[in-house]
Amino acid sequence: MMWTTTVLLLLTSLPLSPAIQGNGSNLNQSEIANEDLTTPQARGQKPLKEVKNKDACSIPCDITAKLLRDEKHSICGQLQQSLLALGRSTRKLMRDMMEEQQRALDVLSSQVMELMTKVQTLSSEVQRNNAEMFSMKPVQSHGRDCSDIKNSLTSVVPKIPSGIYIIHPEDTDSSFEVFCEMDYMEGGWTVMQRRTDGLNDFKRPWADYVGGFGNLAGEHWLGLQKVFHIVNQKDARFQLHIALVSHDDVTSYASYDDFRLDDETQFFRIHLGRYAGSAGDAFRGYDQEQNQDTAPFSASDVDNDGCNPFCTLGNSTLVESCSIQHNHTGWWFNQCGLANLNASPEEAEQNQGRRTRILWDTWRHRGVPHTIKSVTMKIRRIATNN
Ligand SMILES: [Ca+2]
Repeated sequence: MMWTTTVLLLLTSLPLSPAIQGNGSNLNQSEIANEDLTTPQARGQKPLKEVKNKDACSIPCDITAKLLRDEKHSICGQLQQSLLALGRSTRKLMRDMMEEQQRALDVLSSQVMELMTKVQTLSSEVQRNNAEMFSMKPVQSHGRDCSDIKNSLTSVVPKIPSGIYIIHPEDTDSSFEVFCEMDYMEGGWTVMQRRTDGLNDFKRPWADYVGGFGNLAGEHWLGLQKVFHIVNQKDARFQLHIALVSHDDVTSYASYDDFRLDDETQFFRIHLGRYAGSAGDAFRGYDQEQNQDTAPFSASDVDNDGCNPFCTLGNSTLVESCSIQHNHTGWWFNQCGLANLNASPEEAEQNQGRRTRILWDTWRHRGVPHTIKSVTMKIRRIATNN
């Protein structure tokens, strides 16, 4: 705008002759000369003063007019060039601005897309977490155990989720929560023990091992009394499945086709059927002295471990209490033996020569027992003919 105003000012202030002002800028010299001859002044009738002025001009007026006209044409040409250049640069400026704005819009649009993707990811994660939380809430059920729940729900829902269910074993007056594994090996498993990260303390007295402890969705011991209720139901037989994972992620298992416990008056003595699996039968060990089958349960404060008063372990260690020797955990010890799945997935910092790690001595690689990082013990009904 300023430039245009300047141009207009320049144009209006140009020193044009009266002839040019009256007839436009395109008159040539002969036209001016003719016009001059038609006026009274040109016919020699001008006042004296004007004649004197004309005489005082050192350059003839027609030459002055021509010079002025030429100058005006030159300035007009320059102005036209400048206007053209201005137009070009304005268009370029506008194009550049538009391109810049387009680039900024593109950047904004990609940022918006990125944010929308993030929002979608987050919302799907929230939905997934909600679903997981739901499966962690106990599901009301009239099932007697996880196998019973699986059997009764299979015809109703296409996929039964693993999670915490409330069960009510037959012939008992107690209902309680259990974790049901509905995916592993066709499902229907009631988890009775899970040891995975060492976050739960398994150094527990007898009462805790009877009643159960830990977090059902994570590490826990369901409790001897509850397991007793499950496996002693009428007309029901249960198998026991032990799944092991080594610290280098090798998996293995030990399975017993029959599993039951005696009641508390018998210190929940364990009874095991035939063994099958890849981890070896550590419950029975290599000889009768280590055999934990039919052994009563022991804890640090209830001693049924068969060391009376002492046992001598392989490295000549004299042991009075297998539970204390095994980091104050509870198990069906028999002169200690070769199995204790309630020990720790981690080596204790100060173990004082004690056995602190999860023990399943028959699972070996090149003669050396595997280092076990996680274990689950689960039970399932065996299909019976009646
Ligand atoms: Ca003892």
